[in-house]
Amino acid sequence: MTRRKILFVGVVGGALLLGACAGSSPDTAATTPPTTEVSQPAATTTAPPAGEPAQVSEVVEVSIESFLFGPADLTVSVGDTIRWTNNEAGIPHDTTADEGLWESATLRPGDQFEFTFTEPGTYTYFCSIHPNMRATITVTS
Ligand SMILES: [Cu+2]
Repeated sequence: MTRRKILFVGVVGGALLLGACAGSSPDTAATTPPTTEVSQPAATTTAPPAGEPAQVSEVVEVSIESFLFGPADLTVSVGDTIRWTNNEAGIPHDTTADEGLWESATLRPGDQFEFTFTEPGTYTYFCSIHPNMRATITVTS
């Protein structure tokens, strides 16, 4: 009886040993590829930040005063934002694109309106309250 138990343990122990041996070589093989994969995403992650600083978008100010947009002719890049500010005391103005791309609310003195340009082109706009107030924004790619 006692002998049988020992035999049994011996067989199980041998099976475990075999299993450990068989498992150890695929384990080593599986450990090697992840090491290679880890360095690849790291290289991929480095690329986008390098591309981003190239297209830094700006906020370009346009002042509304003396019944004029200043500057009246402006060239910006795609992605840039124009920020209009009504700097004329006591006079409301707005900024309205001829083609309807943007239309601000009435800007009271001190109010601002922003619009970001996503397409290149030439955009003319005016103040709908004083339609003779006209200006142009050229957007380059
Ligand atoms: Cu106006």
